[in-house]
Amino acid sequence: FKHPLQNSWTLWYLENDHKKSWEDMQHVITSFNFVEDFWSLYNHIIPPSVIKMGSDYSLFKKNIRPMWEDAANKQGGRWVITLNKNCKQELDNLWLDVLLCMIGETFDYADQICGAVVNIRNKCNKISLWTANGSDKEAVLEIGHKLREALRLNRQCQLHYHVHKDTIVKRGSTVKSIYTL
Ligand code: M7G
Repeated sequence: FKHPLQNSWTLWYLENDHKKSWEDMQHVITSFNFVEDFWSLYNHIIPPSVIKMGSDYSLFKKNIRPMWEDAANKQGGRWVITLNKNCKQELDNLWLDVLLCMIGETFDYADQICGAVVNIRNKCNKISLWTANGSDKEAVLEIGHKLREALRLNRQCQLHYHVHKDTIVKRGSTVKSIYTL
């Protein structure tokens, strides 16, 4: 017997292509809801450090699209970890740890977890954990603290929480963070 997960999850791949709209660059890879199927998928795909510049992986609960526009994300935000470009192994390790935290339902406010994204970019890579309600301070902070703990981030590595509404308006690295851990 396979071991069921609490939720079903979908892995998405964003392939950078200037001829397409952002939404059309998003592709579903597959969905899974068993531990064993997660590992088959994980072992089958290339890690984030190896995907093309400008691409993303996103793992979201099956009924949530990895975009601000989805009803589940509209009032939400994300904890963002910005990573040094040189640390490829660290990037891959942190991404796996974030995935395990999500599918293992590690957070007290696991219901507010929407998904996670890894962005491979020229300036710096980013991993973010998307949550459903940016105004629920208690939930946001519990998730942030637990994420820090689970990833064993060192002191130089800051976690910033941005609400999507601010990100949508600002479009860049100057978005104000409402919490920093
Ligand atoms: P990004 O890929 O999240 O980060 O956003 P980056 O700036 O480090 O590359 C880049 C651009 O992708 C945004 O300015 C938007 O044009 C588009 N984009 C990103 N996200 C997450 C969304 C989204 O959820 N919905 C839509 N419509 N566009 C998005």
